[in-house]
Amino acid sequence: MLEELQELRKQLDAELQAITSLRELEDFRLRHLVRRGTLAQVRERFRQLPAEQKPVVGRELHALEEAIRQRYNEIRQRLETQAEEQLTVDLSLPGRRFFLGGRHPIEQVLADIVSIFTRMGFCVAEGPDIEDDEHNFTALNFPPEHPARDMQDTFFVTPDRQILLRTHTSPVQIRLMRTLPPPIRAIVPGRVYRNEEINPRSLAEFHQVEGLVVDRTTSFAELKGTLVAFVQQMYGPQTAYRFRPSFFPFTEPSAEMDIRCVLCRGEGCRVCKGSGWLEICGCGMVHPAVLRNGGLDPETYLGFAFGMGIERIAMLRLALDDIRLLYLNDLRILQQFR
Ligand code: 2NM
Repeated sequence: MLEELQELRKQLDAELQAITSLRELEDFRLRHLVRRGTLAQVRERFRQLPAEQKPVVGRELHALEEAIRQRYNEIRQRLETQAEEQLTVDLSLPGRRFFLGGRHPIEQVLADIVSIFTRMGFCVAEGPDIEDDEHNFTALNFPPEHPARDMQDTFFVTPDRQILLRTHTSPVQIRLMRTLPPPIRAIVPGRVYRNEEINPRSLAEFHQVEGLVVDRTTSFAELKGTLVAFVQQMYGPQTAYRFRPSFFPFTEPSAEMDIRCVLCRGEGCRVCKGSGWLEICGCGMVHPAVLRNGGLDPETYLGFAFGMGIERIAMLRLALDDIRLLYLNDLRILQQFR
């Protein structure tokens, strides 16, 4: 048995010598060092030796076990240290790029609009997306047979058409007039809904900012001055503009404000359809009937209001020719903002 132990020691030494990884080392442990492993089996046979052989063989066996376990532990420590070193940072590698999120163009444009108007003394008001006919149409002087009430334009929530998704943010202005004593100076941003075909120029769900001023003395001149100040801050102090007469049920007189095309500077292009002008804002003096519906005496108070589409402004900034590009969530488009 002594010879056998010497053979075994040579064999295990050779195996340990060849080990280069923690995996191989673990294989070694599972073969030789566990219960029922090689060393345990040798020990079992040692137990069955005649008593007179045990002292000599026992000394040898003990020495073998000690030596193997010690080498095993040394190799294990060396390999573990190596593995740790391999895990540490390699400073010669190129840095990993960190992508920072950003605000959506619609939010950025809205933040600019809010900033310009709050510095002119306006506050910001919001209201519900789901409205009733009274706030969205009747109080705003839409006649019962007005085309905007048609199935084609409005998403109705109830079959009796009394509850609906607001088609503009103007119902919030009615709420303001009914709750706040004048003077009122507010802008109302928000999502609006229209049952329209989705195409490069229009969506069924989009964003508006409307504005309302009600005071004892206000005028169309003040309306123009307010919007000109807005346009000059939004598009630059040299921006050319014009007002054209228009029609809205809730304002009289009504107008449309155009600015010189920001893309072709008036030469005529695809975006301004060759006219050199861009419609950016509808406006007018609040109709006396609307003031009355808002609980205000039109003999005492005057008001002006305006409204604009946020998507349209974002499109002009990015020179996009298709409104749907804003809602693709395509970083190649969104990252061009700012
Ligand atoms: C527009 C254009 C013109 C408007 C009118 C009112 C209210 F409630 F005072 F009557 N709110 N918003 C208005 C007027 C909106 O959007 C193109």
